[in-house]
Amino acid sequence: MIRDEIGVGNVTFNSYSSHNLYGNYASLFDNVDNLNAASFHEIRSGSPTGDWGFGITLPTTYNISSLILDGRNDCCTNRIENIVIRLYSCGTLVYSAPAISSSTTGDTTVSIPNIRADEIRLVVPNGGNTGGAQGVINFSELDVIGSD
Ligand SMILES: [Ca+2]
Ligand SMILES: [Ca+2]
Repeated sequence: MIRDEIGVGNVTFNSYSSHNLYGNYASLFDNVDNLNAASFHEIRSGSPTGDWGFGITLPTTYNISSLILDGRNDCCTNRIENIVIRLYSCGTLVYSAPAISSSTTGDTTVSIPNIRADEIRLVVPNGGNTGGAQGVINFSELDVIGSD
C-alpha cells in the first residue's frame, strides 16, 4: 500500500525512544531485500520503560489487514522478534497485534483484522529487547496491506 499506492513521500516517520541508523525509512519501501548497513535499523535510545520503535503516519485513515516484514538474508533475522504492531487513529490506540515470536530471512506476516487507522507503529514494549537480547529493530522491506 505505501510503496505502490500512497507513496513513501506521502507518509511521515517518527522515532519513539529510538533513532534511525544505516538504512533509512525509505529503504523499507524500495523493493530491495537490503543487506548489511543498507538495511533498515532502528536503535533503542537510552533506557526507556515504555514502547520504543518507530511509527508511520498515513495521509488519511485506511483499513489495515496485514503487515509483511522481509528479514535480512545475510544475518540478524531475529531482530524483528518481540515487535508489537500497534495501530492508532487520531492519536488513539485502536489495535495491538500479538508480539512477533519467530523470524526468517523471508516474509513474516502479521495479520490484522481490517482495522481503520492512520498511524502504524512497530514497537518493542516496556523498553525490551528484540531477539538475541538486542536493542535494535532491523529488517529489509515492509509491505502494508490495506484498502481505502
Ligand atoms: Ca529477505
Ligand atoms: Ca528494502
